[in-house]
Amino acid sequence: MFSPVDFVYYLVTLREIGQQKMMVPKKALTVAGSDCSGGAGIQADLKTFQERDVYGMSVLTVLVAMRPENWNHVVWPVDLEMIKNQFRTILPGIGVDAAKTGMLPTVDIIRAVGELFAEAKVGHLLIDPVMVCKGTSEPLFPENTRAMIEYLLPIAEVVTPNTFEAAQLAGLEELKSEKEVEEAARRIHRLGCKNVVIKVARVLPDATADLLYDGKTFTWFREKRINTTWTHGAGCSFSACLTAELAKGASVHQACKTAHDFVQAGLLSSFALNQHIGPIYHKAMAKNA
Ligand code: PXL
Repeated sequence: MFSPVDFVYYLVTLREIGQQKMMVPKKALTVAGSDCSGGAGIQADLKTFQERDVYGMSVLTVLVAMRPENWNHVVWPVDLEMIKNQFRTILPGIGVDAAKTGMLPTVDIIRAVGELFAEAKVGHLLIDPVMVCKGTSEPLFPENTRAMIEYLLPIAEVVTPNTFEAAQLAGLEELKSEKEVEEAARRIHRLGCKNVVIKVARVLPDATADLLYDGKTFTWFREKRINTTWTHGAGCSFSACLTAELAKGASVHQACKTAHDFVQAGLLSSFALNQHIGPIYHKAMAKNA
């Protein structure tokens, strides 16, 4: 029969179940490509989501492989219908607190992703307008810039280009000074996104920085540049961390600061995978805490 001890145990168990329910993590989605070397793309996004304690989900848009002798990239877009199927599994099938995009390899895929997000009405949507990979200096898919401007920027809460991507979106030549970076941010903001965050790796002497522009104020997050060539995945991880923080309810400003610190910690512990490539260390911030 039911003893008083059983009854207390029963109450404690009920309380624990309640507490567990309260600990259900926030959910984030990345719509991006696979970097089989593990440092960038969907792999970086999911590692970052895990580090920032959000439940990560993915829509895979393209597979990227690298030739071992020269690290030239080989890209294989995923079939558009399968992208739509993955998307519908998560939206409307599950639901998310925030979402980001990464590498989108064709105009058709960009258009479809834009339309799916516009229908799904996600609370927080970050667009990372991936155009280049480390080791490549030309856009992988030059025709995609216009499509991103048309289908993705107008529905973005945050867009996170690096300086190369910012120049392409803003219709400017290479950005060489703080003032030019700010001008690019102004122009990109006019394309319809609410917040522009430009990842400024190399423009400032001795510093790396991220510039947030919300249409009114420029906020620079600066740091002394870490002297390493192993920076693979820094951009994807920054954007993924920002997305994770938005999912948990941070403001764009707070989320940028955390993302900046997360990447900085990751860069301080970055390491070589081979002679071509070295990623940031995603666990670094947690280990330093
Ligand atoms: O870092 C840009 C990037 C994004 N997404 C994928 C990549 C890369 C660079 O290698 O492979 C899938």
